[in-house]
Amino acid sequence: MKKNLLIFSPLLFPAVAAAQGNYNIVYIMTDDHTAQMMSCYDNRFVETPHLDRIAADGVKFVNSYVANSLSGPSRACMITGKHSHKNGFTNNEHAIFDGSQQTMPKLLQKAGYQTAIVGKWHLVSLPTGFDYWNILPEQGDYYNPDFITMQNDTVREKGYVTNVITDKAIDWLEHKRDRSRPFALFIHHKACHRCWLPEMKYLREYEDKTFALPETFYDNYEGRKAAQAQEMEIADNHDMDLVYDNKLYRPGMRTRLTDNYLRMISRMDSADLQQYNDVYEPIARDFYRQNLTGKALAEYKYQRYMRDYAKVLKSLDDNIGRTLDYLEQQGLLENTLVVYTSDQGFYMGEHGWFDKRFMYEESFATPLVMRLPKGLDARGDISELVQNIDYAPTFLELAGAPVPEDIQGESLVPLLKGKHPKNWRKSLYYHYHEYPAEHCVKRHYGVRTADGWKLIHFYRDINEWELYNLNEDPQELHNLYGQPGTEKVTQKLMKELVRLQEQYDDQDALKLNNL
Ligand code: SGN
Ligand code: CA
Repeated sequence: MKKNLLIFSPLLFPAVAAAQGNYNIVYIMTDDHTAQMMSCYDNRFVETPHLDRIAADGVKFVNSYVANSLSGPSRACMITGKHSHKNGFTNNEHAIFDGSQQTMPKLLQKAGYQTAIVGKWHLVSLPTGFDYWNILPEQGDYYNPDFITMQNDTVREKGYVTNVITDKAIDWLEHKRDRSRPFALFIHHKACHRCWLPEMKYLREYEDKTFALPETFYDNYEGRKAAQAQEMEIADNHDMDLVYDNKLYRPGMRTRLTDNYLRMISRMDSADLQQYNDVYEPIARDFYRQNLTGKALAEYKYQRYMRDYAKVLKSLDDNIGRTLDYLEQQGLLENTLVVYTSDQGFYMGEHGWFDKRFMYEESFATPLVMRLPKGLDARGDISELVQNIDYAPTFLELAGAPVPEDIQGESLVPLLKGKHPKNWRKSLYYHYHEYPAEHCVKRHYGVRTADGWKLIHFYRDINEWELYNLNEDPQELHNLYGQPGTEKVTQKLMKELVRLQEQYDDQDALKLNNL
């Protein structure tokens, strides 16, 4: 009898427990990992068995997008549930996250959750709303990475970054959390960010593999002025550096980014560096002997890029497996929502590019799979339009916490329960703000509809509109804006764009529509 009384004591089980069943949340986010490089989305290039396991035991969102395709901004959208112009972190170059604002981790804490984050943070100010944090400074390093502790010390850890972050996450679960309370753990990997430095055991992985060239590799950007102005071409040695990006270094050689490269690899222990050089020096020697130019050079650089990116991904996939295994062994999976996503998508040679930023599909989209706990019965693909501002309200609803009115995302919980609400959003809003900046992608905003249309406005030192029919032109090669016969659809999309700008209160953008 006494026992029962205890169980129902509101002190021990605050409101949190009642509504959604006290779920834990493990949110895993990588950097620049795109759906083309995840086999449950696309099996042309690599196998990612552990990532695929998450989808196989749960759901895969096939229309998942970000609000602003860049690291810091994406993280700020995720943590606040608001578009960039509302959370204030519009770009990586000048923004500092205002940690005094309302955030989802803070609201989870209020609802009785413990919150922890390990890995890449990238919001400049130190984390708030976390009971525990241990973060990489800025972009972090692949080898023997530094971490900032809660005491604001910088501590160098031994090992490869993806392993170290996973070790820290598991250590928090095992030794540091309060087991009497539900938790939300954010594991933010550095992988697979530029410049794609592999773990020792995978140095030679994929070296014999030839990756198929994307159909749009030789895009000439006709009819797309912003695409003509970017600096993210694989073929261009200014954009994709032969040393830093492609690891084709010869002693004494100087490229734009050689110093950055040498700084990064010099973090390795000397035995590792020896092993590293044993792999990459002969590759470089062979490359310079060939004296490649034109298409042959571009395609060589593409293969190097794909191989190194895939190697980094291999360690990531291993560590996802390790994380899932730990949760399973501890009996936590039953009651834990496991989310896997990236801060945005990425170009793997489509349009001849690497990097992201554009509202074109490859970088606007982001992988999103979830392993679902008991009580959430959806399985398989979910095709509703979702965006990274939706994670905050989703986690809050699962925690049984109220979702504040000013959160702009929509809770995905109905979708996770297998429902398909008729009134689900039919369009998404996007706004990219970082220009002038690296890679020279012009500022732009736009709308994408569930029925496959996209309208984009590039502005600042350009004033260009683009219109795509994704059903007929999924690769977005044909800008239909201004073409006869598109007046009606343009008008409709324009109206929808304004509606979204008003809904999300993007006043600056509203003024730019009539430039
Ligand atoms: C760095 C990279 C860029 C990349 C940005 C943003 N250059 O500046 O290629 O676009 O990060 O990436 S590097 O020479 O430093 O590698 S983000 O994922 O953090 O937004
Ligand atoms: Ca990123």
